Amino acid sequence: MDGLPRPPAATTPPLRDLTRTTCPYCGVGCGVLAGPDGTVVGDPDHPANFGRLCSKGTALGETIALPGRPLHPEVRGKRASWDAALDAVAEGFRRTLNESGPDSVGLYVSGQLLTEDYYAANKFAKGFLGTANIDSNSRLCMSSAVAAHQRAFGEDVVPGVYEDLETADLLVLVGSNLAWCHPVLFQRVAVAKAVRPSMRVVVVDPRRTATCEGADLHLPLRPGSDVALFGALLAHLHAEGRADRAWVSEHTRGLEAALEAAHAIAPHAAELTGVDPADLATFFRWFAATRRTVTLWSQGVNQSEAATDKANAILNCHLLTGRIGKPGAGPFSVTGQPNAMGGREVGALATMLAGHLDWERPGETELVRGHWRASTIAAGPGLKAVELFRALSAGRIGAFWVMATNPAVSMPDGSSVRDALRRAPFLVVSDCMAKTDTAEFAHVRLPAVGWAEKDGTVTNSERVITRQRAFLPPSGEARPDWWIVAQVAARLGWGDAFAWSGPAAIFREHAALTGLGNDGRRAFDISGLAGTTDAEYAAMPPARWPRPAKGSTVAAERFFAAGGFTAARARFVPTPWRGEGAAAGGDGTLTLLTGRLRDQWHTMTRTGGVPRLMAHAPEPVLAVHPEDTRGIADGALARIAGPHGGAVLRLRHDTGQRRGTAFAPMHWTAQNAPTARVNTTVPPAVDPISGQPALKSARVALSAYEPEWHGFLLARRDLGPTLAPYCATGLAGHGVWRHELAGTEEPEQAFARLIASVGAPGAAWARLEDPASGLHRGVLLEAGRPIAALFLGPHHRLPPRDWLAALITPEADGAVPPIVALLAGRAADGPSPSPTLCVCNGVTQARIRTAVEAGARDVAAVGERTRAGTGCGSCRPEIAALLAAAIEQEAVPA
Ligand SMILES: Nc1nc2c(c(=O)[nH]1)N[C@H]1C(S)=C(S)[C@@H](COP(=O)(O)OP(=O)(O)OC[C@H]3O[C@@H](n4cnc5c(=O)[nH]c(N)nc54)[C@H](O)[C@@H]3O)O[C@H]1N2
Ligand SMILES: Nc1nc2c(c(=O)[nH]1)N[C@H]1C(S)=C(S)[C@@H](COP(=O)(O)OP(=O)(O)OC[C@H]3O[C@@H](n4cnc5c(=O)[nH]c(N)nc54)[C@H](O)[C@@H]3O)O[C@H]1N2
Ligand code: SF4
Ligand SMILES: [Mo]
Repeated sequence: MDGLPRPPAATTPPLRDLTRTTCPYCGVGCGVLAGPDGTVVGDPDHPANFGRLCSKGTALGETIALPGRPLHPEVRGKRASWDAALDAVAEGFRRTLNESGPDSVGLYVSGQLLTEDYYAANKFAKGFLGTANIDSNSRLCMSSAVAAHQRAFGEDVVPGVYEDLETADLLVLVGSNLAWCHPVLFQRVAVAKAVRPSMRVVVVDPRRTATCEGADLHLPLRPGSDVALFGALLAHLHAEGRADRAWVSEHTRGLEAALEAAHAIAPHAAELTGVDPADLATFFRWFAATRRTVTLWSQGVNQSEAATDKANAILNCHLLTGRIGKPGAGPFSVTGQPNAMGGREVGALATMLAGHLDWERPGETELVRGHWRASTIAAGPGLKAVELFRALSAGRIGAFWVMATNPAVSMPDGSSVRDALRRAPFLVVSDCMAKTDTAEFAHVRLPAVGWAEKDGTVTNSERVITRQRAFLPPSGEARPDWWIVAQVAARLGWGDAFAWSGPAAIFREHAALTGLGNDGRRAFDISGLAGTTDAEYAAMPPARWPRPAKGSTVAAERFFAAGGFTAARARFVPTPWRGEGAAAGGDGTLTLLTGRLRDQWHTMTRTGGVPRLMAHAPEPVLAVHPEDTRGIADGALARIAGPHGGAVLRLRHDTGQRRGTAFAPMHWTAQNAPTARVNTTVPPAVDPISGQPALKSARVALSAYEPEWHGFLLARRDLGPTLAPYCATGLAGHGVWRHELAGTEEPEQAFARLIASVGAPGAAWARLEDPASGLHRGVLLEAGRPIAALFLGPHHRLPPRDWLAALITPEADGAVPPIVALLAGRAADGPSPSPTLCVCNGVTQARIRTAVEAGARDVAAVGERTRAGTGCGSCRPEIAALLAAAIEQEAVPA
């Protein structure tokens, strides 16, 4: 037994009664077997996960009956019939089109739409509204990778497959926290490395993340300096004679110019990247010596001002060595959202046409127009996300439709984006959750079907198209996104072109488009699936593209090993050093590296409703190196301020954070922690080529946030995020909400006010108050059981919340501790509460430490003693980190 997590055993109901579908979160695209009772297990036959699921996937069953689903359309805040709502949308767009022309309307869509929805929206905008002002949140996510692929290959193609990550001898992870963001892929890598320890993993990330656990080398480079790292690597590879000369001369162009830029960088690599020269040399040596090398990258590359150059600098190294599209060797841009890849296929970015066809190539625009049976078509690229919101803000967009994304939270320059949404003349929002920061501003709200109710396809990072299948009826009057688009199109007079009988019909139309004028010229070709019947679509197994209609029956598994680039020859792009992030820290500011947490999905509309997913990180936290904390204590509140706005979060001292940087999660919203929306501090700077925002390089000033009082309130309902100037709310268990608070009024006043906000008839507060020291505590008792607790004090150090929360949940049925214990916030004798690390089995950090003290020496042994890490396995890197820290502690003589 290698102690590695196993796919869950088949449980009731039998697997055959479950529906085969796909996880709606990350771009790994795990196959899922799901049932209407909330059963969710990994699909043992799916090529992405072979039965595994991560913490978020495992908890999917708990999201299908979440409260807060929109059950009917709304027009100007009032319930409306579908007819009335669709009429209103059509009228809003028609009026604007008539008054101001096609470029005065816009759509902002999402990689969380199914391919069919995405196709419908893109066709509607570009072909019928006649505008390319349709951009996707993928602009914030993948557009730099798209641009880099297009520059290098002539087409946006990820050449490799997941298996390459397992068979590589060297895996370089650049700006990717794979352990938390693509956990099942990370587990596949961990298993491969356990089986074949000679395999090496290098992590390139300014901070030490969970992904670094088990890695052979971590390069904590200066944020933004990846261009220097890979430029210097290119020069090194060339100098060491690692160029695949024959391949390069036959299949590429532009090497000389790229080398010239690389040579200018090389002597300064250590200084520019801030990486220890010995580590740099080790990395270069390993890379040079290892034929089977995969370089995987994600947002640390894509979301920066030199993003496209960073990605091309990586691609250059693979082109030089001919390590591309071969088993265990290639560049690998991993996608974020479940259907980021599908969006690229249907061209739902303002800068793309559908089906990898291109405005730039003669005749292709006309091919698309003809296929769509459209009388018009956008003649060229439209506004990219940041430009689109600027146009909205400037009043140049009169009708705007947001689908399956929450830009009020996720766009940079958050305050301006909110203002633009608030002032939009006509705003339509389609979402599967009712209350989002963006929906708040909508004139028309349209209820979309959610994961369990959706039917269509998604494409994952390795080009595998998988069906998402409905296994529940729509909630309330919710409708599929493609249907909503088609209905509006029909009302605008374009019904014929949108008269699909269902997603299978859309899929056929989309698949056929990819074969138009193709003849092997474009890699993306699934015209072989254009004849898929409804029955075949219903049963469609996962299929990797390409799937051409003609020619070879065996579709290529990987691309470009033998050349065959879409642009005939691949291009080396010179990536000179432009001084990214050079001044960071010089002015006393910190570089804010925003990103993700293990158990939350973006703006938390679904994962935030699952108590066990909230347990891992219940409050918005800012991680800062202890020497950069300006004397602010660990656990105190801190303010960060950028030129465009500020935020308040709880400070955590973290030695894994690179000096001069801070990390904050992107997840919190006005619904749950209004002051912790980090995008208020992030300026709208973009990569000049892709237009992707630089979401990881805001400069922020750190200062203490010093309220009059700190406190928390636990209650059986969500009392909202505005109880105090600092307020962060979230589930602390089933039926119990936690509100972390801090305020500026007198503590007595705050205590009285907050007590009044909770009140329950027939319940009474037991109190402990010492105004002299600013201490105010109360526990609300009903029939002898605590149903709420309010603790206020002058200091941020307050009793842990979990013990009280476990007593307050409506599910609690054990003995109630004495009131003195309740008011002390802890059992007199019990163990002191500790944060949950393994959410599958509810194992706390303290229990894991106890197991280590009792002799557990590796993750498997911890698992045997505590069950930690034996569920989905997503917490295993953190267990490894705890183990290492505990063992190190033991080694220190007392
Ligand atoms: N749990 C969870 N998983 C997710 C998501 C989620 O919301 N939650 N979202 C999905 C989506 S849409 C996406 S796009 C992916 C994102 O997946 P990732 O890109 O892996 O995640 P991030 O946390 O955004 O950023 C990755 C890392 O980039 C590092 N970084 C910052 N600046 C630099 C730099 O200049 N150079 C380098 N080399 N690194 C840098 C950060 O420190 C961070 O650790 O995750 C997907 N998976
Ligand atoms: N500072 C900072 N900002 C970032 C990032 C970062 O790293 N740092 N990352 C960026 C990246 S990579 C991304 S991908 C974005 C993500 O940012 P968003 O896309 O804004 O975040 P989500 O919370 O995923 O929003 C999806 C919305 O769609 C709804 N939804 C889900 N499924 C459906 C459906 O089928 N139909 C409809 N109509 N609605 C649905 C959900 O309820 C939710 O409200 O954030 C970006 N913003
Ligand atoms: S790794 Fe997790 S979030 Fe990503 S698809 Fe698989 S189960 Fe879903
Ligand atoms: Mo993303």
